[in-house]
Amino acid sequence: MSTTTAIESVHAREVWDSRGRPTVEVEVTLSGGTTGRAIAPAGASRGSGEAVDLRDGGSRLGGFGVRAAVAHVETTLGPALHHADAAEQAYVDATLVDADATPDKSRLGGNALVATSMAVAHAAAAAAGVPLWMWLRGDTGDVRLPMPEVQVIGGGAHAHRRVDLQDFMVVPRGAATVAQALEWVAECYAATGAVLSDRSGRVTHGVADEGGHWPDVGGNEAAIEALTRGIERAGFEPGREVSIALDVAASEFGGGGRYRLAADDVELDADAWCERLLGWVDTYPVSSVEDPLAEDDLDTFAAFTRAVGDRVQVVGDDLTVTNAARVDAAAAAGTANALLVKPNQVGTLTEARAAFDAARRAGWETIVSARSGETEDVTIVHLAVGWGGDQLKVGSITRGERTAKWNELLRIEDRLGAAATLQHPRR
Ligand code: 2PG
Ligand code: MG
Repeated sequence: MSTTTAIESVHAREVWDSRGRPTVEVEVTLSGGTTGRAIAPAGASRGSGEAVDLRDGGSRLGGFGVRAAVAHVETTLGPALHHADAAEQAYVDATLVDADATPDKSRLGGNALVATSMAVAHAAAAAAGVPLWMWLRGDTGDVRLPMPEVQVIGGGAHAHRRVDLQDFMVVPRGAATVAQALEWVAECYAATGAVLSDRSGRVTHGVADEGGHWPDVGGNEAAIEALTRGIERAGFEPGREVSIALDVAASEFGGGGRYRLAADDVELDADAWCERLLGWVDTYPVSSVEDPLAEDDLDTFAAFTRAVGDRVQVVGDDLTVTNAARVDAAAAAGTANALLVKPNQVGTLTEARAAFDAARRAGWETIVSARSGETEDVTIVHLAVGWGGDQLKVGSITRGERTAKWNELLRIEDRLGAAATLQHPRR
């Protein structure tokens, strides 16, 4: 071990996220004096197989306090890591997993673990004197930058279920650079806002949890249609230059073979819901659909992928929860063809990387993703670039916790110049 990368101290505190809730921040100091800091994100729509986001309960802050998780970092994880080599992420993460010793990180908290795991990575990169993405990547040569997948309208659990589908995103697939991609997205965001205003008669709209327009529309299909018109109004050819990515987050309104679409005032069985969704995919320029079916509806999920998987990216999120074993199982069954990668779903960077690698082995696309509850922390961008993820999903092009991430991606591209290439989606 280098004498400068031994973990000297691990300190945690409660800080705030974008929804006004507390979350865990961890600061790691190494023997050489460098520090690394990271903040745990939190999701509103969670898969049942996710690592536990440990909350205090009780009356303080609606039960969302994280004092216990903070204390676990200070009294258990910190001492377990004392003098470990921060440059050995796999060893560090195995130590965290052993210290928790539950399959779902429920003893010490997935939030405590993920913030610690990420903070150690930051400290190691700082000790090496390189940006985190470069540290994670290791070698040199051309860098693949992830294609942005950006929310324009937010629904589902992120907009008080104003519509049932959760994310209505754009993929600026025709853009040549991140800078151009985000410029196109901003044009689409503004134009879609204008379309929504024309339709509702209201000049301004609410902002959903991840910064997208509040869906001021009559139903789920109307939101997809408004986004399509927004893309056109911004001057782009829908499908070719800018396509649509949907996160249905179907476990939020479906399960047990029934799908209850409150915004459309209809309840459908799995086949009827699948047909309706396939119809939308055919009618609109949709190139990606995340969690089209509920996580307990594996057969219909696979049927959906069989029907459109050759031309549409079908993404597992709640389905796969960044778990390598689940990715292997889903790949064997043909349930999806792409993976959403969220480190806090599993608890440590090493485990998240294992899920990422499982997706790669299966020939799946990878989409590295933030959560609905976020902060100024930009670790996720460095993971996407360092691991060579195909796409990056961090919400909309508004709100500081979102723009912090897009702007970090812009900085990385600017710094790399011609050494960076923007990845273009296969489907
Ligand atoms: C998702 C994420 C991000 P949440 O479902 O993909 O949009 O939402 O963090 O609420 O799970
Ligand atoms: Mg999702």
